[in-house]
Amino acid sequence: MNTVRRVFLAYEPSYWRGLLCTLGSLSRSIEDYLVAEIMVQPCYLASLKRTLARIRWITSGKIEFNIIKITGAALRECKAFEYSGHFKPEICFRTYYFEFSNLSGNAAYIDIDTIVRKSLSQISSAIPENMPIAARAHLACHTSSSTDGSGSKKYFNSGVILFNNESFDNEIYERMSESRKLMADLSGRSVCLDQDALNIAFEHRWEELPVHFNYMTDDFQDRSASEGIILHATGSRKPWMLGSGHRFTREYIEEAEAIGLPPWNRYDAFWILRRLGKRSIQVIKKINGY
Ligand SMILES: [Mn+2]
Repeated sequence: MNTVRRVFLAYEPSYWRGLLCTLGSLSRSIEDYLVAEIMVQPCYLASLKRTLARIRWITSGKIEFNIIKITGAALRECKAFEYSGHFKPEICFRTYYFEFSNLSGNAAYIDIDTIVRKSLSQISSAIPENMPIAARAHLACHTSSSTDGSGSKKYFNSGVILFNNESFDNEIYERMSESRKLMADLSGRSVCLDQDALNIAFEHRWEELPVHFNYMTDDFQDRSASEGIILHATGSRKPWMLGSGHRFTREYIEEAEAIGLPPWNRYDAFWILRRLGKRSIQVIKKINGY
């Protein structure tokens, strides 16, 4: 099985620290050559470029950034869905990746609230051989199990997905397009919209990824997070939010330091205000019957 040379991610400006930590940590353990394909809305392109320019990429020459601008039509589709909690249209971008990229060979999708502590070639050892994707089995989030029809069926977390695109390219393309249709049906009923849709579209067609390849916030609370290979800060509170008391804060600070993010840039001090603002808008909308 060939080593994965491509990872794809979706950029959202409020997660800029997360993107730097995900890509920074990946680039620190780079062995060979890596193409990071970043999907972005055209209006956030300048913000993405500013973010990438914030740190010095010590392994430049080994990592290539390929920015994929989401088309207007795709963006309109993503924006038409109803999102709950902290979710934004960017979570759907990955379902378009196989339309927009000229991918040949295998790829990995990684959320930008992760820290990757092993090289990509070590991670590619988990590329599934007989299934199109590998993902970490996890409990269906909140109400998803009742809304997505999966009931007690096996469910995966979609924060880290490895794609065997070499053997299953047509199937992946088809199932991704199926997941976009499903999102339209699930919109307004499902909490983890894209994740629910991916779970239905890839039902019985995924292999289990070992826990440490997607080590989530609530995993083995009594053990050290150092056993995680990819740490995934699940939930709406992220380690870079000041005072969030996140379980991975220490690992985040270590990573921020290692990639050279200055101390005054490491924390988001205004997340509570933004969240309160968003919540009051939701309440006002509700009162006014929107
Ligand atoms: Mn995530």
